[in-house]
Amino acid sequence: MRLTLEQLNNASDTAASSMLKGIYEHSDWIAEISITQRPFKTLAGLKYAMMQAVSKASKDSKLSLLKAHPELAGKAMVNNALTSESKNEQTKSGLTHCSEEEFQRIQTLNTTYNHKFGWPFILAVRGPRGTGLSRAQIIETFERRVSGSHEFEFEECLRQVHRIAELRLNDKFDFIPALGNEVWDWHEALSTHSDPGFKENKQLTVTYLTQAHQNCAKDIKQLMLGCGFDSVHIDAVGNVVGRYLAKSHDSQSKFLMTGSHYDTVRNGGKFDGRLGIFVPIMCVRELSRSGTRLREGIEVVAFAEEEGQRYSATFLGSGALVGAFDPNWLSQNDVDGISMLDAMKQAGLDISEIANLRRDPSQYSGFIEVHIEQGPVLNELGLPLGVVTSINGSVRYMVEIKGVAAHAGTTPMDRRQDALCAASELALYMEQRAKEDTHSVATIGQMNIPSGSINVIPGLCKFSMDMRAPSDIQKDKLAGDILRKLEEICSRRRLTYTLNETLRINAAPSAPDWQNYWEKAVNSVGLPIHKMPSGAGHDAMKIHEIMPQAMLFVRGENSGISHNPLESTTSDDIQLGVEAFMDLLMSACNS
Ligand code: HGY
Ligand code: MN
Ligand code: MN
Repeated sequence: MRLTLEQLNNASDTAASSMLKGIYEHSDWIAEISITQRPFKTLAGLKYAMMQAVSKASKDSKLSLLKAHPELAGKAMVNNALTSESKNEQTKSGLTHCSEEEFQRIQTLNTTYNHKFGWPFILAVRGPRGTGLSRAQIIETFERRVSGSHEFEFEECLRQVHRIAELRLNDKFDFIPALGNEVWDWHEALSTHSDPGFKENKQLTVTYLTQAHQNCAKDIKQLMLGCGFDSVHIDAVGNVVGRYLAKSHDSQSKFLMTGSHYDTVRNGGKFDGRLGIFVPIMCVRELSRSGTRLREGIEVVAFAEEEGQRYSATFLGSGALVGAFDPNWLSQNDVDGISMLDAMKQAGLDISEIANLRRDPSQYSGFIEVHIEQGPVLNELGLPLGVVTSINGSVRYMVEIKGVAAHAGTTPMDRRQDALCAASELALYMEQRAKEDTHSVATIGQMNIPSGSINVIPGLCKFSMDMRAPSDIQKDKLAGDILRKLEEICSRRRLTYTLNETLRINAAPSAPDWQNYWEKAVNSVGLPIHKMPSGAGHDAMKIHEIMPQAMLFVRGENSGISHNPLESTTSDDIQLGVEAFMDLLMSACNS
């Protein structure tokens, strides 16, 4: 029988504890502690309170909680001794139907894991969408995590326990994160488009104006049209722009702009960028279905290019809207020698219209963006949502160090002009230098030796540099020190180098009133407010150049890993992102 928050809030302590029996496996002490936090405004608030009860418990209590869990496809399942909840979960994910080989593989993993850690491997087998991981996914996760550290696995098993509890609470309250489920599925559908060479390997790569990229634009356009937008078009740089008009729309009506990017890095994740497109689309759909119009219009932009993968033209999509499209980009060639201009023509884009894309800030109240965090903070705090205070500034370079290619066998070590060793020395300096600051980061993500040979000293080394910091002063000092080191290394090693700055973007503090709207929205879904900087760059920092902006982060799974196929989030967290976004719309665009 469906439980309600009202029943839970109004019940006696004993009755309330028994209502939450079985949420945490054989550990009803958690419910007994949690109910002292009543009344709960939302289910998310209850889930957070129960997670906190564990978080504040002793290490021994946490360890006993982990040990209270059954192994996957283990003895308890074989002996039919699982709790009804665990039986339901292990059955839903097919663990009761393992092949002999799968069963043996899991037994071996169970033995190894138990022996190494002293508690059973715990995984929410119903997965991030709640419909169940496949046995292959379970085994793959098991094999990946069995090699982890004690510290990480202890915390990760607790996170999995909380996800199991979340799904059990959803069942108990008969709650389905329906909008979050749909948005989660929209990501899955869009991720079927991937560039050649990656799609065959089941990897997601969508770079600017490839066929996969154009297919994504078409699908997003169709989705917007199906969700009640009044107008949808693909603009001259490939942004998909949907507008949902205000209640009494006229030439004076303002719009709230929102959105994010649909291109990806190579072998990237399904949610980076796309979450910030689909969440507002879902909100517009719900407004449209209920016939609701706001005081302001909503303009959702799916930006065509943010990652700067195919061409060195980062933030191209959002840049075009602030009048920062650089015509020099058009003559850039990709690795196949195709210029951006030709790629645009092939995609049917009218470059003569690019200059007209610049937005008039007076027609907008501001810009908001939802994005997965792309880091571990919310994952480790057990928080579904976070409010961004500022986006780190960044500067990027492509560097070529030139030395002398020479025989690897006959050239003495003290007579070499080795371009790779210079680059390697710089890489280690960058790592050490960035560690000296708080929140500074410095990365070499690409490096190659053109026409290198195994027995030739590298005469040429090409590599990228990406440096970021929460303030522009800190960013510029970091970059300045690294460039001085590059100069010193090359001078000492009798090498030359060329430097090409490919991106310089200032830190973007959130506009206080828009940040406050996000804080109110997070509070409205019953969660504590966690404010945090963004280490990743986002389209919001480009739009920041012409209008006030603020961002909302949604927790990532797998330690918040991103720019990686393990990038993930749950449909429950997406649901909360949609609910928070809707709350902001009602506060900022309707009151
Ligand atoms: O690199 C970044 O921060 C973003 O994902 N483009
Ligand atoms: Mn990214
Ligand atoms: Mn992104």
